[in-house]
Order: sequence, then C-alpha cells, then structure tokens
Amino acid sequence: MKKPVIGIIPSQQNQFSEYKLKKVYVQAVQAAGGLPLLIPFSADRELIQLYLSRLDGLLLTGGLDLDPYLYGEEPEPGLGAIDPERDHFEILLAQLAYQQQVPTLGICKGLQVLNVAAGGSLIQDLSSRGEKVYQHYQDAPRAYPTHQVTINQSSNLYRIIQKEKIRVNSLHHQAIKEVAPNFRVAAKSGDGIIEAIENKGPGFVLGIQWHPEEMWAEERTAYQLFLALVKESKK
Ligand SMILES: [Mn+2]
Repeated sequence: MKKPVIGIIPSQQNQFSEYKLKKVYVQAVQAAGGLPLLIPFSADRELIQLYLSRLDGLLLTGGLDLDPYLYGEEPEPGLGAIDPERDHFEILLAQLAYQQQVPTLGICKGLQVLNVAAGGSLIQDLSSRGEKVYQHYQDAPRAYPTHQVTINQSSNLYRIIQKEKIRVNSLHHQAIKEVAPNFRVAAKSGDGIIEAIENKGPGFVLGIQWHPEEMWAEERTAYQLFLALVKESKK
C-alpha cells in the first residue's frame, strides 16, 4: 500500500546541539496512514526544495516562541526563548510549501509559523493581556482538554470535525494577532483568541493552536485532523 510521506519538523535541545521530537506526532501520523519523515533544518533554499520535492505533506510542530523580528516587532518582556535557526528554516519552508501547495498541518508553533510566513503577526505574551483571557497555558495534564473552541461553520475545519463546539487542550502563551491575508479564522475560544486558521485559496493548509497530537488516541476530533492531512497528501 502506498503511504504519503509526511515531513515532520523537530525542535532542538541542549543549546541547539540536538534534535528532539515528541513521539506522539510520529505516532499520530502513522496511525492516520502516513509515512513520517523527520526533516533536519537548513538555511539552503535549494536543499529545502529538494526535501519538499520528496514530501506529499508537511506537519509543522510545536516549539519555542517565534522571533518577533520576523513580524516586524521588538521583543516584549513576556517573550520566551527563541530558536533563530529553526525560525529561519521553518519560515522559508512554510513559504515554499505554500507556493507549491504541499498539504500542511501546523500545530501550535506550527500555526504561528504559517501565519507569520504569510505576513501575519503574533501576540507575544497572552498573560500581558490581564484577566480578560483564559488560561491558555494549562497546568492540567497535556492531553486533557481545558477550554472550549467554537468552529466557524463555513470553514474547512468544520467539514473535517463536523462539530461547532469542542473542548481542547491549551499549551500556548502566544497567539495570532493579525491573520495573514491568505488565511481566514476557522476557530476561536470564548475570550476571542484565534485557535485555528486555514487557507482561503486552493490547497490544504490548516493551523491549529491546540495540541491534537497529545489527544489523538482518545479524542476523535483530534485524530480527524491527522486523517485529513494524510487524505489531502494522497491527492
Ligand atoms: Mn488556547
């Protein structure tokens, strides 16, 4: 059986000397019928193109904060740690993948990368917004859903999940500020934070602010996102 090759982007640890990737991302793609392939970072455009030419789909994973310079802002006090090497690689990768209509699912930082790569911006630290926002970095176990999101009924995301309101886990302290022109909002939490974006044009590009990879085994609405990526990557 032919399985679509899904490129997965790792993060770095130990002062950026080692790659690391939570196995749940790999397991979710495997369970959905994809063939996961871990993609190392590169600053070389030609090399990134070569990797992309071998991929049927792309999974952008969670990680550190994005360098605000990439969306034209100076760092605020609440900004967390950044990995400039990953950011520069991943922004270019996301731009090239978008141009070539490689089906892409971005999770957490992955959603933020998709948005910034296409010209959008981020809220650097939600806690600086005071008590008007929910707790978006939960203390609960990672797979446990702690807040609700409302899915826009005219969105592609709604076609995948077929529910208007779902409960999700939440492990982010940044969020989308301005949505990039190519994207539209697909889901929001009750405090007005953007929790999902998707491509307005042709091609499957979906960004999810929560962490379905932590919930896929027990939560159908999380598993459906990986099924959708693999299905689109077979086309
Ligand atoms: Mn959230």
